[in-house]
Amino acid sequence: MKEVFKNIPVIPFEGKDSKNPLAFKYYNADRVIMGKKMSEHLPFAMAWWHNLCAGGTDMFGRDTTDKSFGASEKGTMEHAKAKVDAGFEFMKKLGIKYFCFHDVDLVPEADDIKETNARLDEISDYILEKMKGTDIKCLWGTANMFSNPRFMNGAGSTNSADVFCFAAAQVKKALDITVKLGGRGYVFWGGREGYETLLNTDVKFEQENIARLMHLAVDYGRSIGFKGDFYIEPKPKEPMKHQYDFDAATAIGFVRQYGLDKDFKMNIEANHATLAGHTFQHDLRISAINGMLGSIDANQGDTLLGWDTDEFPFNVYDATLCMYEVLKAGGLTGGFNFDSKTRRPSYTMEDMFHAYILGMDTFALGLIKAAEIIEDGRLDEFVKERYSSYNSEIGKKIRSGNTSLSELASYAEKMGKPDLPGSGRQEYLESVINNILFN
Ligand code: XUL
Ligand code: CO
Repeated sequence: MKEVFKNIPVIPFEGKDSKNPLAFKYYNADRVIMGKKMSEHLPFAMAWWHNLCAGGTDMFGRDTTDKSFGASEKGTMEHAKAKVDAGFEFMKKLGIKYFCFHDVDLVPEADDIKETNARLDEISDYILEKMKGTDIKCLWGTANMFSNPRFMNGAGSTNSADVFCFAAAQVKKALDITVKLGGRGYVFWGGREGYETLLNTDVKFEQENIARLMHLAVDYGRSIGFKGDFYIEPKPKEPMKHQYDFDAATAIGFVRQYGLDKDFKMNIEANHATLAGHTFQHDLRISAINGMLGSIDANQGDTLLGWDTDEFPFNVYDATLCMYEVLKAGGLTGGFNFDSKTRRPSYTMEDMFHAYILGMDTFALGLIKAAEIIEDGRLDEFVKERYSSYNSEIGKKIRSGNTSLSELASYAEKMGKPDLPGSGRQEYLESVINNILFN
């Protein structure tokens, strides 16, 4: 097999004093943190679309990177296979054990779905062959139901029953391929499941149909032996003005309303949470307390820009708070998919490696620091103390639901007036975090 990334070695761990741009400074796969190897805490995944397909095109200019990977013509099966070769070499060199894909990332879409599906069969055979003798697996698969013009009004939420059928066909095939490649999960990101204007939209009708498509997917997936989780990936807007899976709270309400909560969890993307006006930590916490923290799309946005910039994560503060949530939740059923792209001017093959080294080191640092925060205990202790009034007799009655409004009212009358509820100590707690981060 021809080497694609010729000047790039297998990326070693060299530690924090290394100045080697092609070495990990913090990600040491075998290092044990809180009883588990870093590689187990951090099942990293390569996103096929950004890493092997996207060439830097934006609204104002064409590709800056050539991602033909040696194929003589792009958009051919020869190119699709060259991407597989490049992807596996890339993952092996970085020690990445998972990949995520959309159907049309793997093969060029044909005019006829039967032909597209035949191509998907061929490429998945090729990928399976590549997987042999490695420990690389599929983290999750999905169907792209937002790029083709047929999906301009959504997939499950479309006004066209024929388009709905087409979406069903794509989901069916993407599930087949995900199962064939041993995928841990299957994602629904509803990029066009939303609206541009309420003037032409029947919201209830559309939401019922999205749920219908998801139920059909669950029934089919289980019938072909898919044991993993289905995920909703919330995002509030872009490309649509409003998307129904606005944030974790909204999506959790949706899956519960439509009886999908046994099969679905959340795939939380950092940049989507911030677009919804939340912190990344917020959407992780909301998912976790509802038992629905499934997987993560690891990236970061830019607070100065109002769209999804999908940057490689370098913010250690956010990564630490993310890993704090993940550790507290007992880990993920999914993994950390780098739904991230190099900036348009970072157009070389080395940049692809620098980007993943950055992202993996950021999350490794986040993991190390989150474990220190938990082991330090000051945060947990403070939170426990903050609610300690509920350990009192009346507090216990409230928590156990063993009281009435009248009993509480007569308690309050006897008391006269309560003391102030105690300082929140936010600044102190923030200084504890800084102390642990920068000691
Ligand atoms: C788009 C996005 C998608 C999903 C998969 O913002 O995040 O790439 O992760 O469809
Ligand atoms: Co994503």
